[in-house]
Amino acid sequence: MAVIIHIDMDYFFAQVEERENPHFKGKPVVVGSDPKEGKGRGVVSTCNYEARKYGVKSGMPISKSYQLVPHAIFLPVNMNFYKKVSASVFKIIEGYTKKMEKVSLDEAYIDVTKEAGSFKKAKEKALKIKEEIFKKESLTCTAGVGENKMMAKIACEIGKPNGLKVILPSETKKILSSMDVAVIPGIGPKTKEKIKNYLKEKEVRIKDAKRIKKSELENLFGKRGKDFFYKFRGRDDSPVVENRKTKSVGREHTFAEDTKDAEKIMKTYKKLIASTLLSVRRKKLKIKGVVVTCRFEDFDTHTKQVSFKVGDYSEEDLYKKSLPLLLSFLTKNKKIRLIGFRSLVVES
Ligand code: TTP
Ligand code: MG
Repeated sequence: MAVIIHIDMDYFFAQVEERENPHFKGKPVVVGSDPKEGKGRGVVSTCNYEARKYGVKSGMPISKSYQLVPHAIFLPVNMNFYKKVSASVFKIIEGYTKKMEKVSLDEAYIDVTKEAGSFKKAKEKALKIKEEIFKKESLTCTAGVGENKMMAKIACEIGKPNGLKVILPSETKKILSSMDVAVIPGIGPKTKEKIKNYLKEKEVRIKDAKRIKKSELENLFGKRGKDFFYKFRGRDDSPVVENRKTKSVGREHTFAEDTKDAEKIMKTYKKLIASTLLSVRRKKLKIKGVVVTCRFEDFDTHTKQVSFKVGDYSEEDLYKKSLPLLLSFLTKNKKIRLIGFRSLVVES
């Protein structure tokens, strides 16, 4: 059995802002696009716990967050700075382990099966990491310890904020059983809705979802279904993969007004490709596919992707290869709010 630690920084971007501006402490802080007194069109990246008390959440339209708490401190996303802080935090974690997988700017898994060996030792290690991050960076994080990546992540969610939660293998099934199916990684609102409808229940906890047979889950969700079957039972065999290489590079654009103007969309689209390609070339990456995202006026968001042979491609190549994906969105009878272009990459 494995012993995995999951570390996730608390309200990361907003906490960094609080650290840099101590007088923000105790006040609601929202990091995201400019709210423009309620008329802003982007989204909330994150917010501190004071702002969460008013119902503000990551991914919410910034205009909505302004309605909820107009007196909050609204800050732009200072990404370059957060990246620097993130690098310092990961450096601290790396000091404690060889086997670390970064999954975002503020989140990492560590496989301590060999190094720590027991859940007790893993807990001690997690505490040391938390303490060192706090001492050196004045930032809090939450650590979760579990028998696999999924359980470590769930433990971390339970422990938030500034916590340290261990789920022992003997506790796994019981803890999962009363939780909402949405805690399972890979189960978003749409998948949850499908499970709810299938079971004809208003709410589905994991113990309810366990009534669905493996074959039924496979019929409903294909390959993912089998994965869910095991995850409902606390099983997750995915390994901690060290030093994950960049997997994609992309850009997106939210239009000032929702639009169906094909010319305008194409022009923006070409700019996104050009900017993505510039970044791909700077990082000396090769391209193996592209993903096009489209968010419609009603926030309905779709992505389509196409893979091709690994290589260097020009703007024109990428435009030609991805155009059918974009066109499939333009033919819908809805205005477009956002488009995104992302290239799937490998290191050369
Ligand atoms: P999370 O770890 O999901 O969130 P968080 O650190 O802000 O809060 P929590 O205490 O619940 O962990 O994401 C890390 C950072 O990534 C977050 O600070 C901002 C950014 N982010 C976005 O820009 N958009 C998003 O939708 C989410 C979820 C995160
Ligand atoms: Mg976080």
